Amino acid sequence: MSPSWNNVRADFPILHQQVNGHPLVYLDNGATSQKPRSVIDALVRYYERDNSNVHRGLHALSTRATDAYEGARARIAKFINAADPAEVLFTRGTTESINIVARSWGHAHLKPGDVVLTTEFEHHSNLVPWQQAAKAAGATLKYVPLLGADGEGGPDLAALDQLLTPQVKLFAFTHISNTLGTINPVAEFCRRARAVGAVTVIDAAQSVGHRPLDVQQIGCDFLAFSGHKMCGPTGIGVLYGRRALLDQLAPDETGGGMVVQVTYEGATWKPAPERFEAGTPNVAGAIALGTACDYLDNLGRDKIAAHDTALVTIAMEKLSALPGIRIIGPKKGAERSGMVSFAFEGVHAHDVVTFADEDGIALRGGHHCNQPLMRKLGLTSTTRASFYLYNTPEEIDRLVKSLQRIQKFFAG
Ligand code: C6P
Repeated sequence: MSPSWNNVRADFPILHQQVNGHPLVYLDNGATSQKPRSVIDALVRYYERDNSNVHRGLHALSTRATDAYEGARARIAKFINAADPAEVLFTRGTTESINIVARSWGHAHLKPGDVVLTTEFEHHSNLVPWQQAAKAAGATLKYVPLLGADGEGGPDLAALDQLLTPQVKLFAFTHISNTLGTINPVAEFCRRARAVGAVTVIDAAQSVGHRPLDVQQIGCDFLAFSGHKMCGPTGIGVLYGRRALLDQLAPDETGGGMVVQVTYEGATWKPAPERFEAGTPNVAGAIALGTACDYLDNLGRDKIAAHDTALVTIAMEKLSALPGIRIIGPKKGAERSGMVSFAFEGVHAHDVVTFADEDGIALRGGHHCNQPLMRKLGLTSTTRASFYLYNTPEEIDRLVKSLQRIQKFFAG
């Protein structure tokens, strides 16, 4: 049975407020999601009861904090079906996770003549680190083209086959585009990459909190995500890495907590995950991220995905009926994630967002950290409405009404 989505709203205290005299409609979930009471309570409970450093103390609070921190790691491993909790590294978020692979793996494995492959529709966080890594190694960065004038055709799979030569050492791609809503066939990408011996890195920032995700079934080597986009706190994220690869990898950051022995001459490293978690970690964030996993799985990520699809299908239908709107990304709601980006003829995205805010609606306008993609589509910016489990069809009606008001204003 599907959860009662209106009851779900009661779990999110922040939603029950007025903005500019209107009940808040929060449609900026691609940027960050709101937090349920259980996640907020987990943070408060930790600081009120258990706060201590982990892996260092022998007293009761430190033991409790360590158990909860490692418990969260095991919970998150289960959330993505990692074979071993040691494959789950805590980071600050997707950006840091990808940078760790680009620096550690890139430094150890890339050499002149190698190719790093990515796509034309990556977030800057899954693009700039690879530009840097390729540059440092004298390797080349290549892109799988995006098809369609509005990017509606998704990745060019025929071109992918041609690009995937034995020179490709690593293929990094997003699971879900944060601008187009495109859902990439990630298991298929991994299968094809594996056939030429390339390591795979998946940016799961927009997917892991919205649909079931199984790293073993996908067959990826690395996968990165952020807690704050999946009902968890900011400042905590995950890098999943296959154990065999992590064991061969040197740490990117060094310091306390990740060493076995230190002399004046040098140091030796602990195995993963500690090897990659130098210094005091975000203990409260990790624990509350575990609580966010519980919250999402209690609702069912398959049901959340269906709810996203239902909302985006309604939104696509209603927005398409408005004059002067150019929707980018897949044409059908069923083929995209729960977000819709559009350009409004004659109105800058920042004006759309400002006007919508007057109506109590939170949207995002800009290049969405996808500058090369915007340029490819002949745009400088779009407006994006991104949905999550607490959004309703009535909120889409509020959005449409607001867009009609904006259109009327700018038509003069
Ligand atoms: N996208 C958006 O509004 P961090 O900032 O590290 O938590 O996540 C970076 C990131 C990486 N990949 C994808 C696909 C993303 O969507 C994001 C964050 C936000 O779309 C902020 S730009």
